[in-house]
Amino acid sequence: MGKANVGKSTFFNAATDLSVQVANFPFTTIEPNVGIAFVRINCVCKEMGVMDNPINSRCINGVRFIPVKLIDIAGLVPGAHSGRGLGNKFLDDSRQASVIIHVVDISGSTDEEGKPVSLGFGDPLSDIKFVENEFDLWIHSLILRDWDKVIRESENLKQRIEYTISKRLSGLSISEQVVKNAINTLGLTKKPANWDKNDLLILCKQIRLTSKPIIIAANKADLPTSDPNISKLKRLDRLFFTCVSEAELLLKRALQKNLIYYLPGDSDFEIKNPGILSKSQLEALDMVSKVLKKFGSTGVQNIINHACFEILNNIVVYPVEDEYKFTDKKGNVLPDARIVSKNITAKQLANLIHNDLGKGFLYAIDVRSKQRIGAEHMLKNNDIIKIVSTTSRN
Ligand SMILES: Nc1nc2c(ncn2[C@@H]2O[C@H](COP(=O)(O)OP(=O)(O)OP(=O)(O)O)[C@@H](O)[C@H]2O)c(=O)[nH]1
Ligand SMILES: [Mg+2]
Repeated sequence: MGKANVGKSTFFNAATDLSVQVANFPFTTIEPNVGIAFVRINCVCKEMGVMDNPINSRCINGVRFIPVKLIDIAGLVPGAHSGRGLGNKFLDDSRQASVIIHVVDISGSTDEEGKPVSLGFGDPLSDIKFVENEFDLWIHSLILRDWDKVIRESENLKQRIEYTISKRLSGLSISEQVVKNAINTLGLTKKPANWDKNDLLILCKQIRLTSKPIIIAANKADLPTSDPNISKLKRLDRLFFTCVSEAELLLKRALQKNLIYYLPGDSDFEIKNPGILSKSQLEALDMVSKVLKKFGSTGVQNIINHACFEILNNIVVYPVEDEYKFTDKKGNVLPDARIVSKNITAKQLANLIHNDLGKGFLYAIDVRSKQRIGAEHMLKNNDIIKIVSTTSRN
């Protein structure tokens, strides 16, 4: 998500290998683009001393890339929640997101509407505020619709207020508990019928903070005016990563042309044969080198990993059917690396893999120790697990 022209599509293309239109003017993207990005982890194949052949992911020299869904949302302008710019259709597109990457033009090379301005004239810190405010105002508008009528009915039916609000926001997958916690955190003790618009707006902000966590991608960090803005951002005490999505995109293009060795997220790359590169290709890769030296990476991979593991609290587990060869039935070694929530139990994993496997769950085997584990046993990151079930798929 982000203002127009900040580099959302560049980030998206760099992270997904999928080519969507990129141009230096606002509203290049009108439809949301859904693509597959990858989280990067160290695969357990090295530790287990096996050559794997992944089915649901890719493994390159022991580095595993597991797919996650990424959506590129069209740019926001001030007033978007009330239909300005492209209206709030694109806010609707963010409903299904479990975490939001807020792409910011940290160089200040665009104004609020996303139009190019002299470098440094834009104000990324105020952009962050207005974009988040638009998001909150949009949630607010969903709650406010017919609010008086809704609240009367809710009182007549003696419904809990958190139920009434979470039902209004059901498309956003916001639970009753999240609403209840937000009300408690804010100490909103007044009768809901007496809440005014402002009470509701503050409540929306609180709900958004926990239900749609945001990571800031401080993009265009390569431009010279970015440094002072990054210093200002540090003082805001917000979660952010510096990011040069254009550099990651250049690396991906060079990779597609087989010109370099590079794994997304690496701190360096190697040109295979400098002699065959054109002057402009060498210059572009030189820019990328400078970025990697300065920031340690392009930032794109860090952001995707942080979203998946730190914010969403996930781990990776490897289900197998043969606990000695680490294979599935077809002999694929470590076929699946599955992203699951941190406190998943063995039985829940069985259910995720296949309903029947869960129904007939007998026990699981921790493949490293070969020990049996029970249904309620909580799995750890990198566990390799065999599920034994009466209804194992044969
Ligand atoms: N210097 C620099 N330029 C970048 C970077 N990322 C994107 N850009 C440039 O910023 C401009 C806008 O990029 P897009 O990816 O189209 O931006 P967007 O946010 O998708 O724009 P809309 O779809 O119009 O909202 C293009 O000229 C990109 O080349 C970066 O990391 N560094
Ligand atoms: Mg775009």
